[in-house]
Amino acid sequence: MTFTQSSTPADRIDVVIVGAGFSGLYMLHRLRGLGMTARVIERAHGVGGTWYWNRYPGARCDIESLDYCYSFDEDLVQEWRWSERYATQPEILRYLEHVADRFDLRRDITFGTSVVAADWDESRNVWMLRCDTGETVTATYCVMATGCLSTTKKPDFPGLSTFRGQWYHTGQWPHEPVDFSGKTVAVVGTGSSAIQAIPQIAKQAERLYVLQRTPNYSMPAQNRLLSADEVREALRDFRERRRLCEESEAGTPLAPPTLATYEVPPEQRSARYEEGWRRGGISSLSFAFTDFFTDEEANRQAQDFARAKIRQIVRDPKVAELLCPRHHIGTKRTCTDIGYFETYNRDNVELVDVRDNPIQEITPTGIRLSVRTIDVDVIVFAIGFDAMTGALTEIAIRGVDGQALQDKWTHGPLTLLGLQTAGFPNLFMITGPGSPSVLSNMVVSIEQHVDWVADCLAYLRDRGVDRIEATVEAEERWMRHVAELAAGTLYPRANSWYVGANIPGKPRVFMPYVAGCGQYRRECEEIVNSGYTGFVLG
Ligand code: FAD
Ligand code: N01
Repeated sequence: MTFTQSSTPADRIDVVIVGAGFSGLYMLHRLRGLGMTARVIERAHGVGGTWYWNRYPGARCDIESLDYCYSFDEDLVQEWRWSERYATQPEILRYLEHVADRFDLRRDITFGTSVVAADWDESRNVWMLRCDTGETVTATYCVMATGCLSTTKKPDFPGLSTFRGQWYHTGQWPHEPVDFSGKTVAVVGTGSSAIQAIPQIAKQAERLYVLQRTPNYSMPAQNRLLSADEVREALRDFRERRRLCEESEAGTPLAPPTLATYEVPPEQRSARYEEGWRRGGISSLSFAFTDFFTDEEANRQAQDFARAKIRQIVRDPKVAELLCPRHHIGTKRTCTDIGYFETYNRDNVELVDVRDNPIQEITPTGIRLSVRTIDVDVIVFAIGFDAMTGALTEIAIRGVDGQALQDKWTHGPLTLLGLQTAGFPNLFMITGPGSPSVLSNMVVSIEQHVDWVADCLAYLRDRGVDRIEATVEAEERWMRHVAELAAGTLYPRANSWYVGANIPGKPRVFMPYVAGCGQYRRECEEIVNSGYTGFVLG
């Protein structure tokens, strides 16, 4: 545990923030600007959140670096230089460390400390946070900047403790490089993390087994170095570029499609998909036509295109077929890759289907499947996260009358705007369930949420009030709205982590808001402009 010197009084502060990733760092900066006392509690031994923990080979963002960054400070925007179209994990971590230094944030961050409980004390109008170090932090407001993808799914395979080799989870990667040379390696999972890591591991390992349960769609990143001219131009137009992001659906500046699939003849359709594939990135195909997420048949056209690409790239037809996804494209997060499908043309790589041949147990020397055993030196679990709610429900949060958040959310998360939940006054979530969060460029969504919270606290202070709570009625209305929007799309049909399907026993609820950053921003502004409708102040 490292205690840094704090500039805030020890007994009661204005705001306690949990988490020092993109969200927590900016929240601290905004609160300081308002003259409020604030302190951040962070489990890690450094800043960065996602980019501190996910150090696996190949980790990088899938939103262009020029957009996957803060916009709140013009000097910061202009002085930082991204080197690649999609920045690597080390580069993004360096950026966040730079931000922490530049704005002198570390002196109010306590590292190496986990918050294990948070109790609302109605009589004193405070949150009391208990840490694993035994320390208690008392604050009028609490901001959970704990991340949507920060609680890893545990590899609870029987026999794992007997394994004599090394094993790793992509979301908790060691700080020192892992050397796969001469090793036989198994990667479990074929989501975004695996799809980034597999081509890198394959280059080093003697032999690589990829244990796939469900194949995924992956678009070529078409990554490249950014030229000085391109960066200069993007930075010159940064404000306009960012405005487009803020008003868009996905938080990116790319012009949205205007035509539906069947409004164009078949040969032009393929040309549009091809154009997207050449452009690359997560929206390669989803930006071809307006009905990608809503029309089953239109979606199937894009699926067919993606499957045809896999069959073109992968030489062994049996392997290609096994790699072809069958779900509606886009309804599980589309991956982006650098040479993922090409990796299956290597002699040292074998794709193993663990759908029909599931993992039975881990043995001291490898992995026993139902019909065969694979001996390995190293296992990489790329099995994902308890997304969106995991980091919140693993803290014992108790609100008014001692109500536990875990109990309130038994049938799924309930929030107003993904920012607050009724019965838990003065508690805010950054990119909580019910907000665009994981369906958007998250930095754009984070800045908007942090600004909303900071402006709200300033508003309360100006009116001599220090309590805000969402009403049950407004929350119910919001959740109905979020569910209705999702029901108009194909999203809820997939067994994705968006609906909690990856965590056994998790209630099946489609958690993100699908109507996009711009529409969501307008809904937030309307609520503020009408005097915080749906919230009780004071
Ligand atoms: P995080 O970065 O997750 O930070 C939360 C912090 O809270 C963590 O440091 C954690 O240790 C801390 N914390 C949690 N619980 C506690 C506790 N109880 N006590 C103390 N500390 C706690 N999004 C995009 O938009 N584009 C991308 O390209 C992209 N790429 C990604 C790649 C990977 C590998 C992953 C996993 C996610 C990616 N994401 C991406 C999503 C990414 O999580 C967000 O973009 C963003 O980094 C989230 O920032 P955050 O501060 O909200 O949360
Ligand atoms: O996790 P995932 P992730 N036996 O849940 C498999 C962001 N991100 O870490 O689908 C066998 O997507 C599971 O199989 P199945 C991004 O938002 C972005 O890869 O459940 N297999 C699946 O294949 C992303 O969506 C980037 O059948 C098991 C895989 O493990 C999110 O983080 C990079 C299993 C998990 O895939 C999560 O991605 C990385 C079991 N028991 C992450 N349990 C970028 O590119 C799970 N699996 C920017």
